[in-house]
Amino acid sequence: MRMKSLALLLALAGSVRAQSYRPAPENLAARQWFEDNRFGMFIHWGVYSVLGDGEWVMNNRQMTVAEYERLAPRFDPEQFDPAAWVALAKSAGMRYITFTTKHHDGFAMWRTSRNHWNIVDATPYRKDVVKMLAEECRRQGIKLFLYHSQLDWHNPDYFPLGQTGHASDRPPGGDFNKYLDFMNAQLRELLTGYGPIAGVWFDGMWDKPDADWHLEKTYSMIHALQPAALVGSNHHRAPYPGEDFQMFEKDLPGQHTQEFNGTSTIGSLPLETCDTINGAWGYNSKDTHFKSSRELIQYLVRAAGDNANFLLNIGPKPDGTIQPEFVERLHAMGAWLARNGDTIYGTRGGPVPPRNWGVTTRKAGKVYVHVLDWPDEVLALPRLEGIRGARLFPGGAKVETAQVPGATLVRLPAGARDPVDTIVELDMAE
Ligand code: JFZ
Repeated sequence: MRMKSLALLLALAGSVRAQSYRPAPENLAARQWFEDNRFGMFIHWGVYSVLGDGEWVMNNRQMTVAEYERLAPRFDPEQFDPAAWVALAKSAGMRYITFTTKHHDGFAMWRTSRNHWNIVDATPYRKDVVKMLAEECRRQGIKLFLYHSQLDWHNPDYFPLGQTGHASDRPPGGDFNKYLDFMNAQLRELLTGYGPIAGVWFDGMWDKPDADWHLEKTYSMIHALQPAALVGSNHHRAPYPGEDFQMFEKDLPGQHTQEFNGTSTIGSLPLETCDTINGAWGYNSKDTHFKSSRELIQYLVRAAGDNANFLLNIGPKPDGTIQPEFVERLHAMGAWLARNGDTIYGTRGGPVPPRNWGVTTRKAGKVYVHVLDWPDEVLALPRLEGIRGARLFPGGAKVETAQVPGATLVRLPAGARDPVDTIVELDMAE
């Protein structure tokens, strides 16, 4: 009886603790920084890059662990230049990098002491890529988030298997709690040996959504080691206690063009949406279906209008270089942001909810109307009160507005039309 009530009490205490996550002041400041900066670079890079067929190649080609391990001796990215990668991100106007420290194949891109399945011990390259990148990010003043897969196709204790990784030919059996200890130990290495980490971007919980992941333990360890680190997870569900931002994959928040976003709803945390430049996350040599610079800029603007960050992916080649199609688009985005960044950075979603023609963003005393798909010379907005002035951004040519019952009309000057984004800056009474 006494034992029972003790167990009950402990369980209760556990759940109360989980419910009562209070982000530290540094964490709240980091959330604000995150929302103010809006644009990040996602990087998918690992031994899978060798085959040029995406990061799911082990699963898709039904490779066993033994077969897949043979890729590591071929991964020798001699041309990896972290300074050039970080400079590329900065030239695109990106303010942070989210790097795959471990993807579903379990391969660690840093010197881990937990196994030999890592870049230092298993490849001829032998250098700690996470360390090189972290140092360069610090040098160039860009924040580093760590992508980390909870799903692991390589570790024998990731058992029972979930929805994927069935051809890996591992011995059946294994202790899932032992796997979680391994994962937490690896995360501890990452959060103690690589300087300030802006956040951890978890992925793969969707593989076994109803297993007991002991999230509270992992999340509170991260927050104890680095209180400002933002925790987020790509589980496609409403945020769990201990998470600091909410992410969407290949969809603007709340949209459901992807099957796996079927039930996602928007919570109250900072938002981020991620997407690819072609269709692939990890390097895919055959995928030449590149989005245009215009599409990518418009996606960034739509995300900002939805009050969300945009995390745009590149999949570098196995030799460490980045294909010119990616570089070209990133440079175009950077050039656009150099002119128009004031209407994106430091803003929040604006007073007019996203429309087919475009979106609005806002900051102190300003509303920016982003016309992406120009409907007509006259744009009818739901009525906005307190407009003190209106002009084109940039340039400042005067824009006429008129208040009519139930609407604010904005007349876009003939000749002002910008095929990417025609921006009208409104001065607002505060
Ligand atoms: C995940 C990864 O699987 C993918 O490799 C990439 O890293 C991306 C950013 O995140 O993508 C998913 C996650 C879940 C599903 C599909 C793709 N799902 O639930 O079908």
